[in-house]
Amino acid sequence: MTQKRALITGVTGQDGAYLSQLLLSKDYEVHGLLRRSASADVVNSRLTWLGIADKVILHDGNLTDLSGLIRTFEEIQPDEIYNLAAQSFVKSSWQQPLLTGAVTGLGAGNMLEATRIVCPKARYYQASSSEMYGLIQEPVQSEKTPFYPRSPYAVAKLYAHWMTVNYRESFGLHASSGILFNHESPLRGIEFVTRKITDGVARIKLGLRKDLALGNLDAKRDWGHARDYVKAMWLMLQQETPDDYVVATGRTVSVREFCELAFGHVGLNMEDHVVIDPRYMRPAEVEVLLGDPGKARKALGWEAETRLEQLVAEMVEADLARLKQHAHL
Ligand code: NDP
Ligand code: GDR
Repeated sequence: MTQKRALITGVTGQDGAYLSQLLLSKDYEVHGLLRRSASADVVNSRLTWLGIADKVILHDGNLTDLSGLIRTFEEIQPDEIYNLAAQSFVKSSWQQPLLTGAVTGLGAGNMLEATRIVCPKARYYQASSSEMYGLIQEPVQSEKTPFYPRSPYAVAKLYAHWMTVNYRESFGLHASSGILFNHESPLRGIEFVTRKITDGVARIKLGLRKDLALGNLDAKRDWGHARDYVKAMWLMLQQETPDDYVVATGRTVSVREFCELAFGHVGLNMEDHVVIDPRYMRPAEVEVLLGDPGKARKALGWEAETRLEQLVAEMVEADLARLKQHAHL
């Protein structure tokens, strides 16, 4: 059997790193799109953390540059394409709504166009999001729940999602969309609330800091582990027919409860350290998300393997270790 070739956009992000690791373990040739940065030495720090930086073949490129994407697709001729790249921080999307639209929305359109033009037989994955449910229309969200986006990010993701569905229906592309609920890990970006909390807890425990400033503690999320969720992405592309799937744990907890678990892990009390700062509130909030992963379980045989308590412990321990290694940080 010939070795399969995968192209991952967003390869330097959290999911790109775990997906690269998974595909390498399945003997794929893994290619990644790398947007040019002045900090080239740290840009692949997640791949380095996982010990796979030298195994992923990186190509210069940007989601907003269609001609560059076409040339890269022609060079690689991928069997599977995973579009994970995005301006993915919801809060920033109010500051940079048009950039978010250009990358997270139209960028996905560019990816679908490049696929249609260069390699229409390739299998395509779009990283859709539970943020598309926003102001929820049903207490538990499934593939059938109507969307109601609450941020420029979510609006851009809806465009990308429907373009994926449309290219499947219009051109017969094997294009699937994973509606993934929040997933975290030690490789989560520091601006997202879970990692901000586990990093803050580690700093407070080590005496580097006293307080942790947060926004809305009442928001509830269905949090899973990124390592589990990238398996669902791969499984979607192994199906004979493309489709859309919700990927979630089926359990929702508040930011406050997440804090309690993280502080509790190191024997601290969150009430002594958490302060509320209005700067971290959003113009429009997604109050609660809770996914129904029933279809993914039945059709893909996928299930979340990591409990929230394990996830929190792994993240806090990783941040403690990181800080002990680099005490100046
Ligand atoms: P990250 O923010 O960690 O990674 C985003 C990636 O996109 C980075 O590699 C980034 O590159 C890259 N990128 C940003 N802009 C461009 C651009 N213009 N051209 C090329 N690459 C670009 O996200 P995650 O790994 O957490 O998420 C992966 C995808 O899944 C995203 O699309 C996200 O919106 C979506 N998603 C995530 C969920 C989650 O809970 N994590 C849940 C549902 C959906 P650089 O390193 O240079 O910044
Ligand atoms: P989210 O993740 O917006 O769900 O998007 P984030 O961790 O940023 O926020 C989760 C909830 O926590 C509340 N919150 C805070 N958030 C941050 N970042 N910082 C704070 O200090 C803070 N205090 C409270 C937020 O208001 C929010 O309700 C993530 C991203 O990965 C998206 O790309 C992805 O699509 C969705 O998850 C599913």
